[in-house]
Amino acid sequence: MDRLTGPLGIRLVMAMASAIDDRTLGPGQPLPAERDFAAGLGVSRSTLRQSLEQLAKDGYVATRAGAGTFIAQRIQKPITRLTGFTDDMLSRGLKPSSHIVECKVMPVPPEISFRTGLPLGTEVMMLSRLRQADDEVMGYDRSIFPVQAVGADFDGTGSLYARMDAQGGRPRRILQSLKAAEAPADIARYLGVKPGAAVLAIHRIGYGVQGNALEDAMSWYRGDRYEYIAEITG
Ligand code: 16G
Repeated sequence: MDRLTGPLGIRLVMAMASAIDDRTLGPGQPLPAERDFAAGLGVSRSTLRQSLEQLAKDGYVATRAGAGTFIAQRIQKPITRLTGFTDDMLSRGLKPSSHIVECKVMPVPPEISFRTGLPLGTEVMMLSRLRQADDEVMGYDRSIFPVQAVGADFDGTGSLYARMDAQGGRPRRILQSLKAAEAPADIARYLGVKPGAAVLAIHRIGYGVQGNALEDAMSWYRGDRYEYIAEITG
């Protein structure tokens, strides 16, 4: 908010941010041309411009060269719901897609065996995917899971959790850590952000109903497009 001079600009930013959060203004929706928008809101063009700059910085709107300013795609995910990426996007009416960066089978790496309890020698698959919603890049997942949990013919396409459901069950309990991080250079390239841009770095270990480890995953989600929310009572 530091760049806005007066309370009017601040109120404008807050009103637009809450309209975007409650979906009154939907993702992908174009904003009116600056002159009309400012006139409609009864504010000066410079106040509007400063407000939009702030909203862009916070990831609420995005400007595409030559095409104007749009409401950006942002995901708010309840932190306590155990869902996968495909579930999250479909429940929001978005079309999930993935680009597979790497998919290989190998013996479980010792540190993963140590963390998850999977015995050394277990055959695991390492699947690295760029995750998209309506063709917009949201994040990058690098998951390691026993081949047995997905079947030997799994080629990494489609929903991993749906595949596990069909095979013997997806994770039902997860230990997860979530922290702010700077995008590592190799991940930044896929996410379409500058190296060092803000991302949410999430590590999860998922266990099946029997307490067996089913997934050890590292995800990097774009900080401007992903937000975890929770209801907290006291
Ligand atoms: C989410 C999970 C990831 C899991 C994937 C399954 C987080 C931080 N990561 O991206 O661990 O592998 O969902 O999604 O939630 P899928 O069923 O669409 O493949």
